Amino acid sequence: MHISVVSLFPEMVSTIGEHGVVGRAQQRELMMLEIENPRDYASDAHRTVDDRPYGGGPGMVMKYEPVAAALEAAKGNLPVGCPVVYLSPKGRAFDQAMAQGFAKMPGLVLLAGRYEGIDERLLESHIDEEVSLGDFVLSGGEIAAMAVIDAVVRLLPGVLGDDESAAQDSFMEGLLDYPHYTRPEEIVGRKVPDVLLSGDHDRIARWRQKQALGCSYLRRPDLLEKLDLDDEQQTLLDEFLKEQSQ
Ligand code: 4GT
Repeated sequence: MHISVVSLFPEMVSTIGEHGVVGRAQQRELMMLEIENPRDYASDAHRTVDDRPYGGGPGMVMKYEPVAAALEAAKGNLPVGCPVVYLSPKGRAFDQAMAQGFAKMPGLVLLAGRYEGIDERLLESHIDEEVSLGDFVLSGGEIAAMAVIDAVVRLLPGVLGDDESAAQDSFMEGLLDYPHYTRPEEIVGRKVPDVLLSGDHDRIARWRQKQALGCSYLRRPDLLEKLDLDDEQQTLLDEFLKEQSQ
C-alpha cells in the first residue's frame, strides 16, 4: 500500500515509519509512506501557506493553492481512485471498520491541517472523506493521520506475524479486549486467574470470550447493542454478570 500524507510538519509524520510495526512494514516494502509539504508548493518568496480568515476573527487559515498543489502531487504518485481523506473533528468517526476499508485500497492520501483549518473550497474540490478520531481538538491533524496509518498498516497482509495476528484483536469481533497476564504468577498478593494456568485451551478461550463480553457490557454497552450475540455468547455474558454480583 502507498500512503501519502500532506502536512506542514513532514518530520513529525515520518516518525510513524521509524518504529515498531509500521516501521517494519515500511522496511519490508509492504507499505510506502510519502510526505508532501504545502510549503514546497507556495509560489511567493516567503513561501506563504496561511492567511487571515475572511470575516475576521482569531487565527489563520491554510491557503487553497499550496495545499491543492501538494495534494495533486501526492495523488499523482498513487493509483487513480485512491481516497483523499481530511482529518478533522467535523469528520465521520474513525473506527475499525473504516480502517479495514482503507486497508483494502492500493493507496490513501491523508491531509493534515494546521491553524484553524483549510479553506473550505479545497475540501469541496479535493476531499472524498472527512474523518475524525473523536470529540476532542488537536492543534494539528498530524497525530490523527499517524493514528489512521498505524490502524491501517497493521491490517495489511503480512505485516503482523502469526502470533500477533490482527484477527484475534479486540474490536475485530466488535468487542473490547479480555485481560492479559504474564509472569510472575503472583505479584503483591494478586494472582493470575487459575484458568489461565490450567492448560485447557477450550476453557481459556471461553473465559476470554466471557471477559470480553462482560467488559464490553459494563464499559461500552453501545458496542454490544450493535452485535447479535449467539446462544453461547449470551450464556457467557449471563455467567459473567452472575459471577460479578457474587
Ligand atoms: C481534532 C481532530 C483532528 C484536529 C480529531 C484542522 C486544524 C484540524 C487542526 C486540526 N483536531 N484534527 N483530526 N478529533 N485539529 O480527529
